[in-house]
Amino acid sequence: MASKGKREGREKESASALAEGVVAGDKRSLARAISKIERGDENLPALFSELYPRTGEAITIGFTGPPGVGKSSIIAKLIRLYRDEDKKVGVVSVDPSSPFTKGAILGDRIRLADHFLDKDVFIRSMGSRGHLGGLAAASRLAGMTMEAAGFDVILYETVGVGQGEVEVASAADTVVLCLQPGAGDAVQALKAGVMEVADVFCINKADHPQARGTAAEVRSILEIGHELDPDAPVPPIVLTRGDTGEGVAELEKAIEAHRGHLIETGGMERRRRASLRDFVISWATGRLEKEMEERLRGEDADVMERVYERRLDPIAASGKILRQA
Ligand SMILES: Nc1nc2c(ncn2[C@@H]2O[C@H](COP(=O)(O)OP(=O)(O)OP(=O)(O)O)[C@@H](O)[C@H]2O)c(=O)[nH]1
Ligand SMILES: [Mg+2]
Repeated sequence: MASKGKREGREKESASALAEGVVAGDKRSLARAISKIERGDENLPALFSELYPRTGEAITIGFTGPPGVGKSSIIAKLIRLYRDEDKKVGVVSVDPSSPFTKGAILGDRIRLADHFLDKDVFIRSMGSRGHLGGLAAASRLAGMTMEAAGFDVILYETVGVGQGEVEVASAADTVVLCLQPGAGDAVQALKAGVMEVADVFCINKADHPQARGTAAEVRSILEIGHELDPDAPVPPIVLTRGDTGEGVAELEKAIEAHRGHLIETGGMERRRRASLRDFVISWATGRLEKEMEERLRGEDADVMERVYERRLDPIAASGKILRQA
């Protein structure tokens, strides 16, 4: 008992030491803390009890959109604008659709290479392997760790336009949906429900001849939505160029205006509360799922055998592993 207590004491202490390093803005501590998130380290609860009170001040922005539309390029240009304002910027990039993020990571590395030597920029890619509470929760924790480390702006980049991406991006204060001309991406995004969560639309590759046409297409889709719900604000559409940075200052302004509107109307408080609530539910669900798996592998191993043999129905079996019957 005594040795267990002692060991726990040491673990707590090391979580505290790590939290201290993070809060002091030490990048190695920050990197180690995020690795703990990825591994689902047992010290995570102790670490976050210290880090969480230091979060909540940062500007958070989620970027989502199909592969290759230019999200990383735009982010690289935005980082420059924020750095000009002397803001420290953290980036969490996530590819929920693939367990192998090497391609995306490499792309990001090249696109964001300008900022590697800047000590006030921190970029981290996250893979999608088995995180407790899901990838959205893990990327959120990574962003929070950056907040605790003193980063003023946290940018989340997620590749794709599906439910997973929506979940990651919508944890942010402002969601930017990036599309490129042609390709029918707008319709795809509409179907996936991403249009509804986007606060700002960015049509990138404005040098493309179809850029204005795509912007018009998105506008008409948004106007239909507005007719259905006249109280909902029509999100701005900004044309950008990720390669030259054209339009990115307008994008920053549109993001800022959205933020201002949220603060003024009390929407910020509502949004943040809803997203924290979702976070708690998904984390708890993750824990519960893990526990149920463990029970089925361990003390409740016979439960599934009875289900396979048609001696116990699946609903009754779920009650058993939940200890309700
Ligand atoms: N012509 C043109 N090319 C661009 C523009 N912006 C970005 N690109 C190019 O588009 C390609 C993809 O850019 P990325 O920034 O990696 O796109 P992404 O959306 O982050 O890609 P994934 O993360 O892989 O989904 C790169 O070759 C960029 O140089 C633009 O405005 N015009
Ligand atoms: Mg990218």
